[in-house]
Amino acid sequence: MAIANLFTRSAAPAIVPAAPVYGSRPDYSSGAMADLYAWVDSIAELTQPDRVHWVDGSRSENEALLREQVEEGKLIKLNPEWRPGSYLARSHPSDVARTEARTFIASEREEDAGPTNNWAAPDEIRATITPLFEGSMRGRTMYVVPFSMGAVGGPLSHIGVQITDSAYAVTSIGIMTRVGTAVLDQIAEGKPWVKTVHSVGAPLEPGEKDVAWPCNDEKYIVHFPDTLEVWSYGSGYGGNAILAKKCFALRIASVIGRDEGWLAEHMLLIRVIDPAGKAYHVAAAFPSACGKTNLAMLRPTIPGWRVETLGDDIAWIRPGEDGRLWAINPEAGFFGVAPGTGESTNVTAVETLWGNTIFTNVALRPDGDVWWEGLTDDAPAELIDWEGNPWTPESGRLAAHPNSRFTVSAGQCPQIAPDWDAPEGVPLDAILFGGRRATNVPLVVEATDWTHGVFIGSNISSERTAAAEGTVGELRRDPFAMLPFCGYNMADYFSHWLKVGQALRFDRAPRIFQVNWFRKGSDGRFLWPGFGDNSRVIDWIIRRVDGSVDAVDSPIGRLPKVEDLNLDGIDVPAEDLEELFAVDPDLWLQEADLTEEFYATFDGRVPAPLQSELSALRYRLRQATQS
Ligand code: GTP
Ligand code: SPV
Ligand code: MN
Repeated sequence: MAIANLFTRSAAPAIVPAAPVYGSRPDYSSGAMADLYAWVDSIAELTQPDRVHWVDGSRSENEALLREQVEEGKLIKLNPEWRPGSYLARSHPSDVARTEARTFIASEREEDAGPTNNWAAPDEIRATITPLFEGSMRGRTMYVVPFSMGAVGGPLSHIGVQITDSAYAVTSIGIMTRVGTAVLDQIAEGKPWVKTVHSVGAPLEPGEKDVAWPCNDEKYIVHFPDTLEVWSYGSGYGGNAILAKKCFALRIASVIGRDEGWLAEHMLLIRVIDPAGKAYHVAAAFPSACGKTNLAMLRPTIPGWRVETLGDDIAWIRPGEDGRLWAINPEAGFFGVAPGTGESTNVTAVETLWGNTIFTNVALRPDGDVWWEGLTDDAPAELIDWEGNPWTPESGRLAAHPNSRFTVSAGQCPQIAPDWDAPEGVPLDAILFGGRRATNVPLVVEATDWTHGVFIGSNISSERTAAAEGTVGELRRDPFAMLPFCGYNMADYFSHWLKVGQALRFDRAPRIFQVNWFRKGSDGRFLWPGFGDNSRVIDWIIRRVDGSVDAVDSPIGRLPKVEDLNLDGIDVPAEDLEELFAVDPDLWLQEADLTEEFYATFDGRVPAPLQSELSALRYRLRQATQS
């Protein structure tokens, strides 16, 4: 098939809009661009779209794409009086979260995917998915979206191109990354780029009317780390469809980082400014829907402290020549969990969402605004739920899907750091690991050194959330919050972390901490108020980094002295505080058994220093049981 631009293959001239200023293929004469053209031609040949649209990232193009989606019933325009420039998308009820069981790492060698990933032999899985992509874009537009992760041309940045047949994906990528012709200039100059292909897998017969959320029951999200490619089929939702995010910026980038000596992490990034005006940079890895966006937008409840947001989901981290670790947020927007986001929990997010936001699977108010559980204490009397059905507080079901989300530009965050997209990033002072743990894990514990910190990271476990398909609440291991996102063997990833630590100046490596906002009392309530009050934990962490406060040794690491936590203005009962920091050696010996079992699944590949950490932990715990 010859490649045509958006308009030369329009079905009926009568519906061709006024002359477009976008959509056609930009002409470059470089050899590097010839490779891109050939690749785009080959995908068009395979998927047989009605037209090909090269996305230029312009405002007029974005507006046209949004308008088209409204006309096609794919987006609902919200009332501009309440929510200017904003839209609601309702997904198919079967396509609401990342599908980890359908996510594959197709490395040449099975051992390079490791036991925590679904491995597929590259040739075999290509043979399986290629027929699915054959004609999969029939009746649709194929969009070519050049994007940069990190500032265009930055030293830590990487570029890619996503081909997709979803306009919703295009408008989302436009918010989440830097899209536009500046990226093509880079490709033309010969900069390497990652190929990503996405189809919702719902070709249209001639004359067939489209549905609001096209997708396919059969789904494949396949990564080829050896050739830097991603192929995603059948889903239009989140990380399954915005391939720059989890597929590229974590799974593929982690492999590039392994080979080049840097880290691609599922981490938020903040600047914390103490009452004296001194700035510190903190990165934190928590599993999906475990509080990254919330901590990224923290409003400290203790006077004098400020937080500036740098990123809320992904950090790319590289050792600098100064022996420190430098981090950027490669994204340009937030794809955040809506439920639980409200004035009392994350007022910064609420303010960020004033307009220019795409909401997915939240509820619609009669006045044309949106609502979700937790936005306000009381639910509106009437709503249309996320599936489009009438809803009242008596309905006995959720109005918004638990994994409903907002997509909004980072620049709209009222506390975004003024230099948030600085190409060289920021130097890290502390790294936190956390998860949802109702039991055992204290509010905060400090690692004794880098290796111990890596040991802690390798042992993160968390109760499952609605961010991925599966049983919510079930405890699972989620090392470094990277279980679904590490593009190679997790044991090699542990080794890589140890190696990166060795590249740092010993006195300049970030300190590592474990935190847990989610410990519960025997009555099932959270022991810690969380949210803005997490600043009290950050305050202790910063004072540890500064060397201005002592800690007490425990078998699992260093704990705060309770009197060193700033608890002014909150009322945490003494027995709750005790429980928040309780370390039960018998229960921790059981945790150690789980670690041994987990490590054993890697067939001897777990690095020896981590095995030694496990032995040392057990020794300390046994000592503690005897005292
Ligand atoms: P992903 O975007 O899936 O990676 O999630 P995330 O890690 O950014 O999680 P997010 O900040 O969106 O929080 C998910 C849920 O956890 C929301 O419903 C929050 O209200 C809740 N949450 C966040 N921080 C806290 C906290 O300190 N305490 C409690 N109890 N809940 C919290
Ligand atoms: C997560 O699940 O960690 C997310 C949402 O941030 S998604 O982009 O769908 O992966
Ligand atoms: Mn995430």
